[in-house]
Amino acid sequence: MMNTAYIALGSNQGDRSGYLCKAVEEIGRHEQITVEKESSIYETDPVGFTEQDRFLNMVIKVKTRLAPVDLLKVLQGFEHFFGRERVIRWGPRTLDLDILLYNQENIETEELIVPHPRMWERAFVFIPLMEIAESKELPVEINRKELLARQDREGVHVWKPKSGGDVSELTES
Ligand code: A4P
Ligand code: MG
Repeated sequence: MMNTAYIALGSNQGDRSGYLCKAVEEIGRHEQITVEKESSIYETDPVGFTEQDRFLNMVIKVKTRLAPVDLLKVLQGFEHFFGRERVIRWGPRTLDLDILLYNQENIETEELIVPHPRMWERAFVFIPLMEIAESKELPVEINRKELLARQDREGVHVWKPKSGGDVSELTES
Protein backbone atom coordinates (compact mmCIF):
# COMPACT_ATOMS: atom_id res chain seq x y z
CA MET A 1 0.00 0.00 0.00
CA MET A 2 1.14 3.49 -0.79
CA ASN A 3 1.08 5.94 2.07
CA THR A 4 1.09 9.73 1.89
CA ALA A 5 3.41 11.72 4.12
CA TYR A 6 4.32 15.39 4.40
CA ILE A 7 7.87 16.24 5.39
CA ALA A 8 9.22 19.61 6.56
CA LEU A 9 12.77 20.62 5.63
CA GLY A 10 14.80 23.36 7.30
CA SER A 11 18.35 24.67 7.04
CA ASN A 12 20.12 27.71 8.46
CA GLN A 13 23.74 26.92 8.00
CA GLY A 14 26.08 26.81 5.02
CA ASP A 15 24.65 26.37 1.55
CA ARG A 16 21.05 26.37 2.78
CA SER A 17 19.28 25.97 -0.55
CA GLY A 18 21.88 23.43 -1.63
CA TYR A 19 21.06 21.30 1.40
CA LEU A 20 17.33 21.51 0.76
CA CYS A 21 17.63 20.69 -2.92
CA LYS A 22 20.07 17.85 -2.39
CA ALA A 23 17.91 16.44 0.39
CA VAL A 24 14.81 16.45 -1.85
CA GLU A 25 16.85 14.76 -4.57
CA GLU A 26 18.21 12.08 -2.24
CA ILE A 27 14.81 11.42 -0.66
CA GLY A 28 13.34 10.97 -4.14
CA ARG A 29 16.12 8.59 -5.06
CA HIS A 30 15.24 6.21 -2.23
CA GLU A 31 13.61 3.17 -3.80
CA GLN A 32 10.64 3.18 -1.42
CA ILE A 33 9.90 6.90 -1.54
CA THR A 34 8.53 9.06 -4.36
CA VAL A 35 8.42 12.85 -4.10
CA GLU A 36 5.05 14.04 -5.42
CA LYS A 37 5.02 17.76 -4.63
CA GLU A 38 7.41 20.47 -3.49
CA SER A 39 6.45 23.78 -1.93
CA SER A 40 8.21 27.04 -2.65
CA ILE A 41 11.27 27.73 -0.54
CA TYR A 42 10.66 30.30 2.20
CA GLU A 43 13.13 32.38 4.14
CA THR A 44 12.05 32.54 7.77
CA ASP A 45 13.10 34.29 10.97
CA PRO A 46 14.36 31.84 13.60
CA VAL A 47 11.75 30.72 16.12
CA GLY A 48 12.67 29.53 19.60
CA PHE A 49 16.40 30.12 19.88
CA THR A 50 16.49 33.44 18.01
CA GLU A 51 20.23 34.21 18.13
CA GLN A 52 20.87 32.33 14.92
CA ASP A 53 20.71 32.91 11.21
CA ARG A 54 17.55 32.88 9.14
CA PHE A 55 16.27 29.53 7.95
CA LEU A 56 15.18 28.34 4.59
CA ASN A 57 12.13 26.11 5.01
CA MET A 58 10.00 24.07 2.66
CA VAL A 59 7.59 21.12 2.71
CA ILE A 60 7.36 18.12 0.39
CA LYS A 61 4.67 15.52 -0.18
CA VAL A 62 5.87 11.95 -0.60
CA LYS A 63 4.38 8.55 -1.33
CA THR A 64 6.05 5.70 0.46
CA ARG A 65 5.85 2.04 1.30
CA LEU A 66 7.81 2.63 4.48
CA ALA A 67 6.11 2.45 7.86
CA PRO A 68 6.26 5.74 9.81
CA VAL A 69 9.15 4.72 12.04
CA ASP A 70 11.14 3.40 9.07
CA LEU A 71 10.55 6.65 7.21
CA LEU A 72 11.86 8.52 10.27
CA LYS A 73 15.00 6.36 10.26
CA VAL A 74 15.63 7.06 6.60
CA LEU A 75 15.20 10.80 7.18
CA GLN A 76 17.54 10.71 10.17
CA GLY A 77 20.09 8.98 7.98
CA PHE A 78 19.91 11.90 5.52
CA GLU A 79 20.17 14.45 8.35
CA HIS A 80 23.27 12.68 9.52
CA PHE A 81 24.71 12.44 6.04
CA PHE A 82 24.23 16.14 5.30
CA GLY A 83 25.11 17.22 8.82
CA ARG A 84 28.41 15.46 9.11
CA GLU A 85 30.43 18.58 8.41
CA ARG A 86 28.80 20.34 11.35
CA VAL A 87 31.54 21.77 13.56
CA ILE A 88 29.76 23.74 16.25
CA ARG A 89 28.20 21.63 18.95
CA TRP A 90 24.62 22.77 19.72
CA GLY A 91 25.04 25.09 16.75
CA PRO A 92 22.62 25.70 13.92
CA ARG A 93 21.69 22.82 11.69
CA THR A 94 22.58 22.13 8.13
CA LEU A 95 19.45 20.04 7.68
CA ASP A 96 16.38 19.28 9.78
CA LEU A 97 13.78 16.80 8.51
CA ASP A 98 10.49 16.37 10.35
CA ILE A 99 7.51 14.19 9.53
CA LEU A 100 4.43 16.42 9.68
CA LEU A 101 1.64 14.06 8.60
CA TYR A 102 1.43 10.38 7.72
CA ASN A 103 -1.90 9.54 6.07
CA GLN A 104 -4.45 10.53 8.70
CA GLU A 105 -2.67 8.63 11.44
CA ASN A 106 -2.16 9.72 15.00
CA ILE A 107 1.11 8.32 16.32
CA GLU A 108 2.48 8.88 19.76
CA THR A 109 5.57 6.89 20.64
CA GLU A 110 8.79 7.87 22.30
CA GLU A 111 10.62 8.45 19.04
CA LEU A 112 7.79 9.68 16.83
CA ILE A 113 4.81 11.99 17.27
CA VAL A 114 2.54 12.58 14.24
CA PRO A 115 0.96 15.01 13.45
CA HIS A 116 4.09 16.88 14.43
CA PRO A 117 3.51 18.74 17.71
CA ARG A 118 3.69 22.54 17.39
CA MET A 119 3.31 22.49 13.59
CA TRP A 120 0.10 24.55 13.62
CA GLU A 121 1.75 27.29 15.68
CA ARG A 122 4.68 27.59 13.31
CA ALA A 123 4.15 29.68 10.23
CA PHE A 124 7.43 28.38 8.78
CA VAL A 125 5.77 24.95 8.70
CA PHE A 126 2.10 25.53 7.99
CA ILE A 127 2.53 28.13 5.23
CA PRO A 128 4.53 25.81 2.92
CA LEU A 129 2.25 22.93 3.95
CA MET A 130 -0.89 24.90 3.00
CA GLU A 131 0.72 25.64 -0.35
CA ILE A 132 0.76 21.98 -1.41
CA ALA A 133 -1.61 19.99 0.84
CA GLU A 134 -5.20 19.29 -0.11
CA SER A 135 -7.78 20.11 2.54
CA LYS A 136 -8.93 16.49 2.69
CA GLU A 137 -5.45 15.38 3.67
CA LEU A 138 -5.36 17.61 6.73
CA PRO A 139 -6.68 16.55 10.13
CA VAL A 140 -10.44 17.21 10.21
CA GLU A 141 -10.14 19.79 12.96
CA ILE A 142 -7.77 21.96 10.90
CA ASN A 143 -9.43 24.84 9.12
CA ARG A 144 -7.35 26.15 6.27
CA LYS A 145 -8.95 29.57 6.14
CA GLU A 146 -8.53 30.14 9.85
CA LEU A 147 -4.86 29.18 9.67
CA LEU A 148 -4.21 31.52 6.76
CA ALA A 149 -6.12 34.36 8.44
CA ARG A 150 -3.85 34.31 11.43
CA GLN A 151 -1.59 37.25 12.13
CA ASP A 152 1.59 35.39 12.97
CA ARG A 153 2.89 35.01 9.45
CA GLU A 154 5.41 37.79 9.81
CA GLY A 155 8.97 36.68 9.25
CA VAL A 156 8.04 34.14 6.55
CA HIS A 157 8.75 35.23 2.97
CA VAL A 158 8.92 33.41 -0.31
CA TRP A 159 12.57 33.04 -1.19
CA LYS A 160 12.29 30.89 -4.30
CA PRO A 161 8.78 30.40 -5.71
CA LYS A 162 7.80 27.02 -6.98
CA SER A 163 7.75 27.27 -10.75
CA GLY A 164 4.40 28.51 -11.95
CA GLY A 165 2.82 28.74 -8.53
CA ASP A 166 0.98 31.76 -7.13
CA VAL A 167 1.74 31.97 -3.44
CA SER A 168 0.56 35.52 -2.71
CA GLU A 169 -2.47 34.18 -0.79
CA LEU A 170 -0.07 32.61 1.70
CA THR A 171 2.23 35.42 2.70
CA GLU A 172 0.27 38.62 2.12
CA SER A 173 -2.02 39.48 4.97
N1 A4P B 1 10.52 13.13 16.77
C1 A4P B 1 9.31 13.02 17.32
N2 A4P B 1 8.36 13.23 16.41
C2 A4P B 1 8.97 13.50 15.23
C3 A4P B 1 8.49 13.80 13.93
N3 A4P B 1 7.18 13.87 13.65
N4 A4P B 1 9.42 14.03 12.96
C4 A4P B 1 11.76 12.94 17.53
C5 A4P B 1 10.75 13.96 13.24
N5 A4P B 1 11.27 13.67 14.47
C6 A4P B 1 10.38 13.44 15.46
O1 A4P B 1 14.53 15.75 16.75
C7 A4P B 1 14.51 15.25 18.06
C8 A4P B 1 13.69 13.97 18.13
O2 A4P B 1 12.35 14.21 17.76
C9 A4P B 1 14.14 12.88 17.16
O3 A4P B 1 15.06 12.03 17.73
C10 A4P B 1 12.83 12.12 16.83
O4 A4P B 1 12.84 10.82 17.40
P1 A4P B 1 15.77 16.47 16.17
O5 A4P B 1 15.43 16.85 14.75
O6 A4P B 1 16.97 15.67 16.42
O7 A4P B 1 15.89 17.75 17.11
P2 A4P B 1 15.42 19.21 16.89
O8 A4P B 1 14.85 19.39 15.53
O9 A4P B 1 16.50 20.13 17.31
O10 A4P B 1 14.29 19.30 17.96
P3 A4P B 1 12.87 19.72 17.71
O11 A4P B 1 12.18 19.81 19.02
O12 A4P B 1 12.24 18.87 16.64
O13 A4P B 1 13.13 21.16 17.15
P4 A4P B 1 12.17 21.82 16.20
O14 A4P B 1 10.91 22.02 16.96
O15 A4P B 1 12.13 21.13 14.91
O16 A4P B 1 12.88 23.22 16.09
N6 A4P B 1 12.90 28.47 13.11
C11 A4P B 1 12.63 28.57 11.80
N7 A4P B 1 12.31 29.76 11.27
N8 A4P B 1 12.73 27.46 10.99
C12 A4P B 1 13.05 26.21 11.46
O17 A4P B 1 13.11 25.25 10.69
N9 A4P B 1 13.61 24.89 13.45
C13 A4P B 1 13.84 24.77 14.75
C14 A4P B 1 14.03 23.43 15.33
C15 A4P B 1 13.80 25.96 15.63
N10 A4P B 1 13.47 27.18 14.98
C16 A4P B 1 13.23 27.26 13.66
C17 A4P B 1 13.31 26.08 12.87
MG1 MG C 1 13.39 18.31 14.21
